Amino acid sequence: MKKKLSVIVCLCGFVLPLLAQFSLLPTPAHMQGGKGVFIVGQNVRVCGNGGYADNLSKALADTLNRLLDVSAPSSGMIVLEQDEKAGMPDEAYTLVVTPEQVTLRSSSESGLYYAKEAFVQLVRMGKGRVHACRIEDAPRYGWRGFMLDESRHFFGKEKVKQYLDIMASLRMNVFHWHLTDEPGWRIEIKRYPKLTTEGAVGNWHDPKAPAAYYTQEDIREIVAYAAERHIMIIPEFDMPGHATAVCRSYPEISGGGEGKWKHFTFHPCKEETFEFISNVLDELIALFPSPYIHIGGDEVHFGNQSWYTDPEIQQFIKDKELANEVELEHYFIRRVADMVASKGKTMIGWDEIVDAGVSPEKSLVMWWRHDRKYQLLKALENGYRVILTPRRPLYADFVQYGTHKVGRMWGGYNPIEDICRFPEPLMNLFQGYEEQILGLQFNLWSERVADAKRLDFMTFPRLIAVAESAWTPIHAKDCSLFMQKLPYYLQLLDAKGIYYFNPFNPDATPEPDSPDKDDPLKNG
Ligand code: TNX
Repeated sequence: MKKKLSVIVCLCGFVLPLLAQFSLLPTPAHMQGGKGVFIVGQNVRVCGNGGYADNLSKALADTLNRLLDVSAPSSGMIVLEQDEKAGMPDEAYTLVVTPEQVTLRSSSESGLYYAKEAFVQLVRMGKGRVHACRIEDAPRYGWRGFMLDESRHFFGKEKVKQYLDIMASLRMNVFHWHLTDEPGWRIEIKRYPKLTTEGAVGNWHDPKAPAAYYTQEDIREIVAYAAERHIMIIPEFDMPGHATAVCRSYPEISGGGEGKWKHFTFHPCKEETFEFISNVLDELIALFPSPYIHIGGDEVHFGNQSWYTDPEIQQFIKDKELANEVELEHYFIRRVADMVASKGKTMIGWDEIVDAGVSPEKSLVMWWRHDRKYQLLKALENGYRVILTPRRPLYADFVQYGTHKVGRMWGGYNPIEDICRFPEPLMNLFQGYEEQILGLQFNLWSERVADAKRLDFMTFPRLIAVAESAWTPIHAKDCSLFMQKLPYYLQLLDAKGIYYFNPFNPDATPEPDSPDKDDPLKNG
């Protein structure tokens, strides 16, 4: 099929070179073209074989009717079948299109949902005309994530929902929500109202920005919205560092500090600290049904200078026979891991937690320090399950084009091509540990992303390549073909009014204005 596609590419030039039919993203595991076209016209008939398939068929009919403004009649009907007995793996589906009928099949609800999303994408791209084909599809990785930092800047409910829609269309299934950090605490906790009356005030650029946060009602609404799209939401409550917004609201549990790092950590020894954390976790657990809670655990050494002088902390280190402040940090992490486990959840932490000696049964690790490959290896050798999210190429706050000024660089930057090629360059490193690699995730840190326009610009189109790397099995992955298909998906982003970076015409999509334009943050 690849040969046929290249011919089409050569014949038609660069922009929109392929038949819409073959531009489905992420690229399916297997796709074969057939003869003829199915036309989705007025009042197309869509039916399910009961239960979830019925619900989904109604949703699909609504989408198609909204999408299409055609007077032509439909050429056939669309059938959705959920068949548990077919024994297809979770999330797998088949989609068969003939001129007379479209059949979407899966054993799981998620698989049927992805069949629907794939079909809707084909209908949009073909403007109602879908070429006959047979798709058999299943993901490469079970963890296909995106992380949004709303502590440094807050983007709000509608933006989050729009991103969840796009993630679902790309068959991504984890939304990691970084809701707490230095500038702001972004989620209502009933027991600790100062977290929002005080902790939610300010953002990275303006410490006086009005309080911005999600109420518990908002959270329930967004969690349900995501669940309908088969996206799990994982909240992150960062500790013992990156806790400034909490500790300035409740200084009695602050680890102290001075200047820039004042209140950066929790007080690591006070019982009140652990009581506070436990109570907050209870409210988070009541709101988020995910089996995981992310507790951060990163970069504690940035702002724990006061641990070295505080007499209570120093006495605690002696009493517990800890070697030093780093061991105290590890004690803290182990204690929280036990707490999370006692509440029936699995903890996730950044790769620092590998050094803390937390049991690999109780935790998952996000490997982020691309310059420390040995930390990935250590995690794997110690039996941890790992999500790959290295700064290079999976941090969205890194620039994506050589002339871009605002954003991070670290011996290079993160162009879309590098994301598409990921994780192939690392595969030697985790050879023999493939089972422990759960998947990958794109992290949007928002220190230098002050508004929705820059958020879109940094996220897209790179998120599409993340989906390709996370979903498309290696035998079906071809990054130059991916780039040729990309213009079709960009049209869908146009329809949503997303201001993305256009890698085919960089001058047409200049970097949006930013408060950091005269102060670019380069390098780590
Ligand atoms: C490191 S990734 C951090 C974040 C910053 C990010 C900026 C991680 C676990 N910690 O707090 O926002 O770098 O790229």
